[in-house]
Amino acid sequence: MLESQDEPQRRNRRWSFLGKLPMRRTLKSKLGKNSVTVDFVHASPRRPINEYIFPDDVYTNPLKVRLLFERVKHICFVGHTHMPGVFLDEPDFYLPNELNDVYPIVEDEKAIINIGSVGQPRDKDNRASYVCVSESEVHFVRLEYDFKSTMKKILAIDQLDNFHAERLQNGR
Ligand SMILES: [Mn+2]
Repeated sequence: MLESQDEPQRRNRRWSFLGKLPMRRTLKSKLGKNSVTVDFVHASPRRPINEYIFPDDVYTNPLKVRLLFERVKHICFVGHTHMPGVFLDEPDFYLPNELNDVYPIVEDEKAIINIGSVGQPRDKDNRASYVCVSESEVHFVRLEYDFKSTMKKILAIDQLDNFHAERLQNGR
């Protein structure tokens, strides 16, 4: 849609805004008396823009998950697959409901945490997905939203495939 913007200056400003966004954010967070390193990337700790980390990788490609964890100091938040859950370096994967929607941050355990997607969840649950993070816990949250309005807007644009609307309803 950016390409079809008719005013070139505006279009260029938008592209350059997107181009300047950082690929990775890192911050120190407190955990009791200690501090922990928390990374934020879109996709994966080694390819922050475009590497998918799938729950199945734990079984089909455990080496990949282990190598990803070599790039994680402690906690790394990701999105990209739009499928919420927690990867551990064993490797292992836990769905939010297997954790009663809470992951406790502990000192000696690394975790890659997918927060799901607010606008387009893909775990067959059409509610928005996000997390609330406190010093020592990550809470997974699901929230109903009016995806039907969004569907209507997508269906009204000829250049967008109807699939993009339907997937909002199906959560996939
Ligand atoms: Mn993505």
